[in-house]
Amino acid sequence: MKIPHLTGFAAIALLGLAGCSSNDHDDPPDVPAPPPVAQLPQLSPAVGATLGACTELAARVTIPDTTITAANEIAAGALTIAGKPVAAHCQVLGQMFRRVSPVDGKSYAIGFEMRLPRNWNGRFFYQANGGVDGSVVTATGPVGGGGPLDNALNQGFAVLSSDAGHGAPTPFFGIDPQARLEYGYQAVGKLTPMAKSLIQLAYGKAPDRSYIGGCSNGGRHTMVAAARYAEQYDGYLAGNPGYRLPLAALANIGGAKTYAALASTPGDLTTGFTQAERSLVSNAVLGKCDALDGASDGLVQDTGACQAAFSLERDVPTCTGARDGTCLSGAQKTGIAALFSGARTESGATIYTSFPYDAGFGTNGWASWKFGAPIDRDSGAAAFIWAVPPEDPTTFNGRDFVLNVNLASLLARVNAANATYTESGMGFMTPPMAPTWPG
Ligand SMILES: [Ca+2]
Repeated sequence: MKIPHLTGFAAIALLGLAGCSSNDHDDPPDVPAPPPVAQLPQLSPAVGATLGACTELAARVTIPDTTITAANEIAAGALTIAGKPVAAHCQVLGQMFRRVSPVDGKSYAIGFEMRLPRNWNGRFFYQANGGVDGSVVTATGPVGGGGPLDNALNQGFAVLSSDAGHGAPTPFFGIDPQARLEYGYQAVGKLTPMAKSLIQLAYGKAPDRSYIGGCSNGGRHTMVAAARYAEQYDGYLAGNPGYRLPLAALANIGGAKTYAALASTPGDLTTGFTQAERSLVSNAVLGKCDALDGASDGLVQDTGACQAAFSLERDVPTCTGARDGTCLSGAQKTGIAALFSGARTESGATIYTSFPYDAGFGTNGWASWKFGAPIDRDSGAAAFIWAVPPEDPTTFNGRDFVLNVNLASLLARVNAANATYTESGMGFMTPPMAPTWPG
């Protein structure tokens, strides 16, 4: 955080000392004196400024390692979000650090756009994007998830969005070591001072306040920025951050291996835990846990109490014959309970945290994350972005990788580095000095 915040803590300590000091020379009061009230420093409000000519910005920018490719005047209402018109602003498109990879021979750059509102509030918002990045999402500054009720751009923030250093939303950029590091943390470190310089150029003053926020991988970017770039931002809004994404992916891959082993139709993971069976378990969880939070409303809100109240073994019928959707086989109970207790390697080493039981089993979203994502998302991310060395992209097949990979070996590879890939996947994806895991 910035110095004023530190000064605040110092002020609290000084006030406390001052209180003790003054009482040393007084008679003990009849009534204990109230504790001193700390006066946090009062910052002056952020102040906007007038945006200069938009389309001339491209020619005026002389920021190192930065090329502005276009500056476009965007009229009020030309862009809408959820039917709501976006205010008039200037869109600036550019790239930083254009280069050719010595490893895969491909061209890389950190692509970005900034949207600079006419009615600027004096503040900057870094829009940290989700997934594996790779596309410059429109820089409207969505805030926090839960639906586009409003956005930072409409509130008057200057907003930046980027592709985090590679030009396609696929994991193959991970063959290039530098692109891994841009995605992990370095793109934020390069874009932030550039954005502040651009704001200075466009408005004639730097932002009074700077914020960064996003969800999922965007939440991860935010957490990492809080650790690595604490001096650059006044506030961090980390929404459901992917704190240890490589390990979450390995856990999901482990789950897919379990569901594949349980599948009644070989290769079709959904038949390892069918819709009817998932609804059965969901209803069993609700039966034990819904009312624990004081409201029988179909939602399990007292998640902690639910873990003690629900038992997959006890509360779901065990099949005595063929699986028919009214029971789980013994093998299903063993396999699914093991996944929920926390993914482990073949030799039993912990990979990732446990998952709490709740009523989400029956949803399509659950099925998508457990049966589809391991093959479509987690396999490629683990194989190319995080593993050292990476897999060979010319022969890679996500399904084969998931079903055949050794989890202990993959866990070692996301923690490994070598002469080409000098930082491990876990190293560049998580805040530095984070506790090691498995501990
Ligand atoms: Ca409830």
